Amino acid sequence: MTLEVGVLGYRFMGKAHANAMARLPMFFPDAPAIERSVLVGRDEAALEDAAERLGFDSIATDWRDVVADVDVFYNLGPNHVHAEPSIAALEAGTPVFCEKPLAPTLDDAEAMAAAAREAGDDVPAGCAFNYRFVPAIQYAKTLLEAGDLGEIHHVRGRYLQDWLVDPDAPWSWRNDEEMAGSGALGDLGAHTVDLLRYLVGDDDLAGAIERVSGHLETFVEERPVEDAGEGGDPETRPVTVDDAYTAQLAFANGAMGTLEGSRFATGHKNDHTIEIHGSSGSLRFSLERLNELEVLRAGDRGYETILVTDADDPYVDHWWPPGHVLGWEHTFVHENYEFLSAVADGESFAPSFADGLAAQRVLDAIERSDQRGEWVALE
Ligand code: SOE
Repeated sequence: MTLEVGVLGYRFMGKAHANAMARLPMFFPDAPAIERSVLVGRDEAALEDAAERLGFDSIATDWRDVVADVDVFYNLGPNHVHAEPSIAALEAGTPVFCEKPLAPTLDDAEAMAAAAREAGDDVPAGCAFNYRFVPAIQYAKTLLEAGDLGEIHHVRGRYLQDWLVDPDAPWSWRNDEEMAGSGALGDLGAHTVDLLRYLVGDDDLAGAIERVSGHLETFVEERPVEDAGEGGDPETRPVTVDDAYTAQLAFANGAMGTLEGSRFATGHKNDHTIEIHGSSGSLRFSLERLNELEVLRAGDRGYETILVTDADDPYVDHWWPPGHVLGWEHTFVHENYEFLSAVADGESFAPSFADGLAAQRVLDAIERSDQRGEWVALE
């Protein structure tokens, strides 16, 4: 059986997922057969051009005509269009893969997770936290699960970018609270929180995040509008989300977490680092060196840099011989492989909408903590 896939969104994430789908039959021959069936958007001319480039059979300008008819629905639009189409798809029994953060607001994320619960486990609802699918991250998880780091004391996550440090960088939906929900916090912090939950969230490691303290900052309050003047658009628009955030976390087992995310970290393009210190070892991962994991074990005087590209490392046997390194786009191939396989087998998939909601609860608590100027407990 060939799964017909409908995809909403054809820009950055549309391209990343379409590329992943195109790679699957070549490198993951056991993946279910799929057809990039219909591409959904509002601008018909742009849509036609994108459908041609990204290999889709047809286009649709209204998601309502699509969600019940396809076998799988991908929601890769801006955050404010995540909830309604995804819920409608799940209500029609169509599996959904939705980009992160799950939604702009906690209410929307809760409604989406409820729709996923009601659809049942055989209708997978996945949240596309692609960094879980980096081989080095999965290797780190194996070490943590084996207890190699001992009792977890410190967990640190930083996601640094600099594309907004120029005050003349144009305004986009990512700067708008209505459309994005939050700024660096939701866009970057969602990834960091998800990775920390994935890596140390088990009860015998750091456990659940119980309390948070957050600080959000907006450095540039308004930005120029691209093509201002056309169609009466104003010259500038207000920035209504954070440009950067920091947070402290308290985990159930007593571990301390320190998070940071910024679009103003001059010189850092897409720099996501995770560091974990336990009683008998430490781990260090950087997205800018994503084939490597730095590991320090009891008795070592320094970190060992492990190149995680052996044939028995996760997913690597599908690609190239050891040392022929992978990149950012491969994470999308891996997550698409897992998600589509779950759809074909009628099995649940993680990260799920429940995982998306759990991350959102932490982000929401960080924001509330910033507003109140005090630590906030997660229920
Ligand atoms: C832009 O800030 C962005 O593309 C995020 O939206 C992605 O989720 C992240 O992987 C890279 O940065």
